[in-house]
Amino acid sequence: MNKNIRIAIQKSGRLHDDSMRLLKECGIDAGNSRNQLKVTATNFPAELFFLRDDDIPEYVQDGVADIGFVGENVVLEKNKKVNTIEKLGFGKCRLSIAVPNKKKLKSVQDLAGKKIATSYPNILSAYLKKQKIKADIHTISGSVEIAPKIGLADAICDLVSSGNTLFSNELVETETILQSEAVIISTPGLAAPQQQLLQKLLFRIQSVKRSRN
Ligand code: PRT
Ligand code: ZN
Repeated sequence: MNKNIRIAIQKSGRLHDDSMRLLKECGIDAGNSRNQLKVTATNFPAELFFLRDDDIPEYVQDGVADIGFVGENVVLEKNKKVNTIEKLGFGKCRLSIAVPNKKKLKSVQDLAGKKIATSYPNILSAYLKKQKIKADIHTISGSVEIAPKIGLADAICDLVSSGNTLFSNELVETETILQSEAVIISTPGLAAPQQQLLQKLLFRIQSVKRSRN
């Protein structure tokens, strides 16, 4: 039986460094692990798996990893059976609808019948449904911000942090759909030894968070 807790972390990208720093501050060291897919921590019974962030909810749902550090935006979009248990205080951003600044929409209702490009079709369609707006969602995996300029869409729905990307693409935010940050998710049927390790880790994370404030 596995005595370690298996933790899924983003392999590279915006959440990698902050995730590793947090683990380190919790006393969990993984050495120089960047190019490996899996490492065993030296001073805590943990294994770290380095994955694409999009894959983390499914790995955690299926119990391949016990817990994962991932953006709440990804958790909600993927809609897997996982428990969200702790906010981590980094990776903060918002998911917003934006339109070309020359075509300022007066209200969200003006999106009716329009084409919206996004990498978050599930979150966006749930939002539009709630607002009773029928719009055409065009799913693309990257460079969403250029979609209006090249005539692919009338509006976009994408993550925003500083707002610089929207600004340089002459887009203006009209609605914020979701505020997001990195969270810990866990597999629904976590075994008792891993549950204990998770409690230990959460205790350390909470004290790191308190000391940062
Ligand atoms: O390779 P992998 O699939 O693992 O990574 P990825 O490229 O899908 O994701 P990555 O590393 O870009 O982002 C990982 C997570 O960081 C996201 O899921 C969010 O939870 C969080 N995060 C925080 C952000 C941003 N801020 C952010 N600004 N993710 C993306 N952006 C992008 C946004 O899509 C837009 O293109 O940055 C641009 C806007 O930034 P500003 O500062 O110009 O507004
Ligand atoms: Zn991704």
